[in-house]
Amino acid sequence: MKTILITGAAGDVGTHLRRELAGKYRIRASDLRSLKKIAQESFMRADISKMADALRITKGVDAVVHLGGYSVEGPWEGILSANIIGCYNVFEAARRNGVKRIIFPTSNHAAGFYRRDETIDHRVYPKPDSRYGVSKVFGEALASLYADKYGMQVFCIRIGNVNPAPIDKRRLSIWISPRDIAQLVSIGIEHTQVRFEIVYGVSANTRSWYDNSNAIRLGYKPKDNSEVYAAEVLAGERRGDPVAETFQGGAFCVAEEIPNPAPLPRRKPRRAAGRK
Ligand code: 15L
Repeated sequence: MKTILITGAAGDVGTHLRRELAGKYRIRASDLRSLKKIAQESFMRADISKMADALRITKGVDAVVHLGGYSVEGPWEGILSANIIGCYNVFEAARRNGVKRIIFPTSNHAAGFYRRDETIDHRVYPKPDSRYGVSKVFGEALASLYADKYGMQVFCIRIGNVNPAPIDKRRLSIWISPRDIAQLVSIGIEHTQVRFEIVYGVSANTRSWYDNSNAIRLGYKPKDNSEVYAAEVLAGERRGDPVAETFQGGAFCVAEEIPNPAPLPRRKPRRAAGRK
């Protein structure tokens, strides 16, 4: 049985995945926070913004499912430390420990500024809708680098929204059920042809904005479709911000005030070299 490390294992997606994959893999769960263990899994507390922690948790595993970090928009300092530095640490630690497989759950927000009347596939250039989306594009770029330069097998899943049921009109287009995301992660762990792949983490939704042919090519057979919830979801829907309604990323696309950072301390100008 393969041993897989799941970072960010205490979050919603991590919790669904650990339950769905229990018994199929030996799971090493890791997070900053403690979590309620599911039978037979092990737990390692870690702060992935520290390379020493990333090295410790990636030792001796067959694959890494890297969910750790901010999973929504957040202040730049937090995104920088968890999603940029933390993501780099996990890829680099995996490489140093000889781990060949990384499943990188990226996000629909890496391409959130495509319009809702467009259908996009895995080849579109990124159009992030937030600092969070930018951090996911960074992760996809890192995945591409580690695949091409170091021969890693990296499977990037641009996740829509993982939930037992879709919660609003936007999510009818991007929803993925827990069992479908578990199926995609298993493809990422097992498929022999994976080098660097991008797929969309969505169920077989009638209202999908994605051409997910790359996932289908790799054997994905989604079992669920959000349409069975559509009538109920739409009955409770209110009109939102027009920008949010236009773009796939929804509310993440609406410009917000960014507080000014504290001014940097003034430094004395240095004398130019060679001058008296
Ligand atoms: C995401 O990427 C987030 O991780 C999740 O919390 C939701 O915000 C989801 O996208 C979404 O777009 O619904």
